[in-house]
Amino acid sequence: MQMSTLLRIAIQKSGRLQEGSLGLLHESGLAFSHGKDQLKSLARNFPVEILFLRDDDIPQYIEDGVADVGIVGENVFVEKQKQNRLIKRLDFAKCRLSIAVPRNENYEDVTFLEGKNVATSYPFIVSQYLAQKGVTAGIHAISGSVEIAPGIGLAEAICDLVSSGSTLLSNGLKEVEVVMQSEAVLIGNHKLAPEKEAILSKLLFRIDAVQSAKNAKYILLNCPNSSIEGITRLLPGAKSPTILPLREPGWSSIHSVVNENDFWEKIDLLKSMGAEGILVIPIEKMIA
Ligand code: PRT
Ligand code: ZN
Repeated sequence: MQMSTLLRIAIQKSGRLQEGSLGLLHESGLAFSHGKDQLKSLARNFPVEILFLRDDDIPQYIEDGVADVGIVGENVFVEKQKQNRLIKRLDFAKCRLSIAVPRNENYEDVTFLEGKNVATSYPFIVSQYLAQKGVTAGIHAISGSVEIAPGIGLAEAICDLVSSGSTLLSNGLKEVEVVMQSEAVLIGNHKLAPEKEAILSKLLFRIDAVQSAKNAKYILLNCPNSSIEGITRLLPGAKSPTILPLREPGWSSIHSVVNENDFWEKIDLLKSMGAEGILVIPIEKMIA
């Protein structure tokens, strides 16, 4: 029997990327198991194998061809400088890589760091940033608990990932420069066999459908026929809205799609145009 081709996808075994990565693959219709001690898993309904790894190791595994594609933070992708390509931003695990200094420091601009030490787990990104700003500073590469470095006299500043900012706050630090914005990204080997590229493009098609659905809502409402024109302009939908007559003369029901981000703004306008009984429903998948 001939072995059929599999696309190997590396995701984080446990940590902040795990839930989003598993969620994305499951929502893309991949059925696979993921036990606590499992290192890999074969999807039952799609030609992929999922490898569960430490996020820091994923870029290397992809460069070596052990995995074909993988999901990591953009911060890790940039820091590791492996021969991989960024395939797609995935819109979860958003954070920023920032420089922070003790709260009581009189920080005015990045020249504050001249001749000082910065502790970070991202030595490559930080040194690029400082070089670009024309600042010469020492870089202390440490692998964890970066936020304690100023308190123990290891460095005058740190550069670490921030999301809510509460870790900085509780360690008496303030964020002073944003070095990069980051989110989960799908990265991949530069040279995949054509059969693997074909599987990847099917997967990307599904991921696109899941992502477009995330920002879109299905909207239904009733309105007097005199408002159909105005409401249609406001809710153009994917192609154009569906308009159905109501049993009550002079009234119609409009079905369309609305973007989550301008939803509240449009609701007020819709109400002012006489829309009633507005229903907004989540969409699971959306194919243009
Ligand atoms: O074990 P493994 O090596 O796989 O995991 P890890 O411990 O290296 O990574 P993990 O799970 O902590 O993070 C994985 C990825 O999640 C990171 O590379 C980022 O791309 C992304 N991410 C998003 C974050 C955060 N938000 C985040 N807040 N990674 C880490 N943090 C940490 C940060 O280092 C700091 O300690 O959370 C703290 C700050 O959070 P706030 O909310 O207090 O500001
Ligand atoms: Zn890690």
